[in-house]
Amino acid sequence: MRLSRLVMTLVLALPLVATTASAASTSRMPITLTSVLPAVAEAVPSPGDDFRITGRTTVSAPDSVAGQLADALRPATGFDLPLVPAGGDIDLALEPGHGDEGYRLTVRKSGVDLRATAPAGLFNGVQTLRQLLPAAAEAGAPIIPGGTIDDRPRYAYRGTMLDLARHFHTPDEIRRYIDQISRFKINYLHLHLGDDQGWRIEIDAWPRLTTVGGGPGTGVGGDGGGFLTKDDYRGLVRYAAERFVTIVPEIDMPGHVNAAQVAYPELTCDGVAPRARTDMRVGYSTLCVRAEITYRFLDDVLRELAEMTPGPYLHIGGDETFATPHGSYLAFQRRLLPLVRKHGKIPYGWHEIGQSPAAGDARLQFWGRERNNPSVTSAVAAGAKVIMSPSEHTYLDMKYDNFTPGGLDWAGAIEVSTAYGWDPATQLGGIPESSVIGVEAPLWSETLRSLADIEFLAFPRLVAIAEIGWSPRATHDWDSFRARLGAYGPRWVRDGVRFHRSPEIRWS
Ligand code: NGO
Repeated sequence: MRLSRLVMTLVLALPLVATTASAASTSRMPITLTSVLPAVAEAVPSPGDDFRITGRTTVSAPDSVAGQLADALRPATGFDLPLVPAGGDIDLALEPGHGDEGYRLTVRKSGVDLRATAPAGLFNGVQTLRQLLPAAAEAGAPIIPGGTIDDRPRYAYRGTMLDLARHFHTPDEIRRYIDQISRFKINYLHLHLGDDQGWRIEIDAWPRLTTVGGGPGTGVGGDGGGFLTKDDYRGLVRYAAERFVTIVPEIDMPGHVNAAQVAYPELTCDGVAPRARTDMRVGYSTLCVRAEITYRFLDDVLRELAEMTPGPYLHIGGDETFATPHGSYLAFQRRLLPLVRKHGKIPYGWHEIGQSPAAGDARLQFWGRERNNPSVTSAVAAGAKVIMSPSEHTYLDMKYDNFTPGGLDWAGAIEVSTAYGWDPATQLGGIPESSVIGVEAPLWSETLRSLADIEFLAFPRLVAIAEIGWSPRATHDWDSFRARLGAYGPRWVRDGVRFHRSPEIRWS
């Protein structure tokens, strides 16, 4: 099933090659096996072995997908690209030896072989293959450069985050973002679903969370509002999974909960509803740590979230709890962390949860700017793993420079070179390299409204984070990266992605 959609993705990509007017021919850089973003682990070019797609090119893929593949091949293109049961000119197949997400792509004059151990690997190989084809083809036959690519990720977790709480983003916008991030082998999408301003995910046991907490005017500045129904959420989980992206839902607590308390005043210690807030301040709200109803609420929310989330993680926030005394914070985590595990999920939180002795094997999302964090060090020593989101490199909501419309600046301006210029393995001292399981680029939405706003801040910086997370350290090279990025520009133009034309990059 997943494989079939993957093959459709590939095939849908091919007709573009045959039909769209030329842009690639004017691009400055010829496409080679090392043009790909994120950089591939190993490439051995074989000049003279280029494969030319023609009207006679056939495609094959595992049996289970043959039907869908044939259907997908029939759009009106210049090329038929007929499906054959096996041994097509472009041949996708599963075989052992390439790891969970890796693949081998072999391009010869006589054909193209894509091999992977798992469907996720074939999907990743297809993303590479897409970039080896011209952005838009000449009328003639497009060429795939000859040679072999052996590719696999440096880190298993390569994520980005959307903040639906400060400004709601619709399922259509989120799907469109998933389409774009999966081109760069990003495989986790974290959704920040509750904060002081709004609550954005339907919970059956506590309906006012969304009818009140997700109502009109609950975005920053009194904008918008809205929420995901359970069907919306499940649809997004499916859509993401078809692109090998895992959704990570976050409910931030014990702070960042004003919207939930407006909906349910019993979640405060004095039982009095706070006023609704749509300003951008943080750190003033807290759940009532000593009240039993708090834990009934959390149990319901986590149970319903876990039921509709096939991925391994539930993100429980835990940041900026300035209204929760330290002892209460620890008491709260002692109850909360086991609840996540009870519902079959791995607890994941902002790195502050590492202060809790109950963190165990939790995942800590490090968002700080310090180079050493004692509570992260001790949590890691006790078994926690780290996802790196150092704010001065990965926060996609920071401005590029003083002239950037929108965005924040508290962690400094982040141009593309700053997003690219760090190493997850050494950014934070006091923890072994093996404790870092990946990277994530959060995009907070205080100043964002539209998909255009999202795209402008995410691209191109997210691609820098994707390369930091996917490609081996030895391939990281700013000059190479900026050249490849510049050559990617026409693809975003073709796809209607409103990216930032960073002055650091020479765009094709
Ligand atoms: C911080 C804060 C968020 C803000 C964001 C804005 C974390 C983990 N908590 O990051 O509430 O929205 O900065 O950049």
